[in-house]
Amino acid sequence: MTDIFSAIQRSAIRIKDAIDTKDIGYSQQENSSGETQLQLDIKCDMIIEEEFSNVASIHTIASEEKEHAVMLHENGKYFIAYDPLDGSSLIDVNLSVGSIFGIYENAFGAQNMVASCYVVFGPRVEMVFAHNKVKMHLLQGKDFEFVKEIRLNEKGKLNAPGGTQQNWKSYHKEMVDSFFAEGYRLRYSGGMVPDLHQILLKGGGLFSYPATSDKPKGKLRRLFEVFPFAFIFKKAGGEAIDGKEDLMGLAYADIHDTSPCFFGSRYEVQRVKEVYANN
Ligand code: AFP
Repeated sequence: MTDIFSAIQRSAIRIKDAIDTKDIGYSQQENSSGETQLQLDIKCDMIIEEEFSNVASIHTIASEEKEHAVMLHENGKYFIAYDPLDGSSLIDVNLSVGSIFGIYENAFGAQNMVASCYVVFGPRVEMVFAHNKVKMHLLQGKDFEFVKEIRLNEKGKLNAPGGTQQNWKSYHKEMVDSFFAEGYRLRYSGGMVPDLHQILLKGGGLFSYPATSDKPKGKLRRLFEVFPFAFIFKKAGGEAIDGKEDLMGLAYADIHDTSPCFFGSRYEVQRVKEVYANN
């Protein structure tokens, strides 16, 4: 596992340099979700594939920016699904973005996940790696230094409601408003990595990206985005559901499958369960 941890660190340092370039324009290519790729999306994808191709324990990789998975080492045992630069549409407005990694053993699938990791590219570069515990590291020069273990409280103060509100179900809107009525503060940047990082570091709250009339299966991808954060929130003492079911109990058919998702501390996720159970 340490060889994968090191490869992610090397990738993060190179991605940080790539982000600091002038060329943040769009390419002529689309990813398998029909999104026009930034030059930067393609560059970050190449950086990660290069670093992982030197790690013999990695059998197969799958990128959000690629249609199909790629086998790297036949004798490897780890399968890694990653989003090279999540929130890349925020780069041109200079908001924080991130990379997300799900590390699976012997095959892709929530039940095979053994570790997960994300890197936040913001005013500082921080990496959170979850294996047995959830640990945060800060980039200092060319090294990531351990900072602290992350644990969620029972209840938080932050509310990050994703999705286009006009396409929300009425009971979902009522639920989101019920937290604001309780004094929760709105914290939503449109970047899943900084939004969830804030809830983890501030001890709790709720991030939601529900099924909506325009995205009935949600927007966020199971293997690349949803399962990695579900693993981290649960290891940190929180919960992660699709409205009803534990996200880590979900299967996937296509590597680009999406799911509605709710990540948070226990108090908030319990309310989601109650509201969605009645609808
Ligand atoms: P991009 O990678 O296209 O910027 O999308 C970011 C993202 O995947 C995730 O980081 C956000 O939480 C979510 O989509 C934002 O979606 P909405 O713009 O529909 O709220």
